[in-house]
Amino acid sequence: FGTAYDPPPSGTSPHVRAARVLDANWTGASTVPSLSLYPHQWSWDSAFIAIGLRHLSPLRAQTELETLLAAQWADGRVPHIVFNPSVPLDAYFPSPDFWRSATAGRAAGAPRTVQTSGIVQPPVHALAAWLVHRADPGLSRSRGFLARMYPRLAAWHRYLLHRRDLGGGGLVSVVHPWEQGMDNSPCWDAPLARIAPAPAGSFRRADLDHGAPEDRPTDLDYGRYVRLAAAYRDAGYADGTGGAGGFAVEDPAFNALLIASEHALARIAEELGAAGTARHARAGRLTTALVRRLWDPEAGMFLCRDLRGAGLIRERAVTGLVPLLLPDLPRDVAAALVHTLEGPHFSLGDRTRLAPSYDLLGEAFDPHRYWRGPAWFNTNWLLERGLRAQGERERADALREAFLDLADATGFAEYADPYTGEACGATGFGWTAALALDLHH
Ligand code: 9WN
Repeated sequence: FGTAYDPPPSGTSPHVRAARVLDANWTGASTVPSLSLYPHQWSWDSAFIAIGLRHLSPLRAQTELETLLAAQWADGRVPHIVFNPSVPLDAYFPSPDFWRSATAGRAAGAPRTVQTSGIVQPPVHALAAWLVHRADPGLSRSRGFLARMYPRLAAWHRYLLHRRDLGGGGLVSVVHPWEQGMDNSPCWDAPLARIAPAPAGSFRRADLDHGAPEDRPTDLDYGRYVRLAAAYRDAGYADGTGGAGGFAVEDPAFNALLIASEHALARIAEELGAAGTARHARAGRLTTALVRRLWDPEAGMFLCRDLRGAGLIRERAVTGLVPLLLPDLPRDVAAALVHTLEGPHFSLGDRTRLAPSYDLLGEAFDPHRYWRGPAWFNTNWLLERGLRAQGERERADALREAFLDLADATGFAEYADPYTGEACGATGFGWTAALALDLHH
């Protein structure tokens, strides 16, 4: 008796419980998203984790980002996974023997000493580095943290802006759903439908050892993920041809995070005694391009653009609300986003306490299946920041309170049912604990 459910020791606070998750997931140089499901270092997870970790240990938060950036490729890309060599190969799929970074990625400048994937994830890193610095500027300066990070972050942004503007309109494209970070979002259904799936028997899904099949992407999705990643790998991870596998999409959240990070990089440059003006100006031009290419006045939100298909993808997903984060958004656009967030498609503060990842009224909506409806903590943190950036203090406060309640009540779950708040996926999830700590401060 008593082993199935261990209540937290009495007297602990949500803050202490969140800190325990981050301690448990810490490997000595970085933090895993989940001890069971994701036992390596993930790129945008580490950025979010560093943002929370700075309140516990600014040194660990700096180390988190330094470890990730140490695996940067010579062409500037920051890989979406940095593999831990002491974790068995079959613990996660696709494993290092699939990506073969050291050989297949040689021309693109993959590191020799560490194994990584060859795709990227959203660029939250400069924003994270700036926030980590601000938590303890004295320690940061004495360790030369920003001086060491700056050239790497600048090369990362340069890679995205110069090698990934596949549409030629000034925005960055992703070439794989894993790059955007919302793996099985209904936004990808149309562009993925053109991809012939890899045969089911040609790979083994390690995720199903830990996650319920009805909560995860389908086998058909996986067949397509594998086909696309293998095509990119077999092209030497070269970006010249523009999405070797036939998938190229401009995504609002990915680009909004690049803009926020470009503003942060400008502040980092200023802190280091250089001028930030050119970077602020570039961020402004990116914002203009984002509105020009992805804003849809009729939907009242941003949409994804399929570069190989019919243009704007008419699915409403949380990615299209994330640009709320940008303070220099046109006022009417920001107002429309707040309206959409509270309208029938997302129903924040009415039918949902945390924003769902996808349109509640959408045909593909599923409250449990990964990025097809559930509420995610990282996107809700971004929306909370966004509401605050737009001066929507009361709305931001309500979202913050819901976030803190649900993060703790779900045992810092990976994601939650947007209606009931029921925990889904893994518990003890890195970014959920980290971002709860951040909102707590
Ligand atoms: C593929 C680690 C990552 C997150 C992504 C999330 C999920 C991986 C997977 O887990 O993706 O990168 O195997 O499903 O979709 O956002 O970074 O937490």
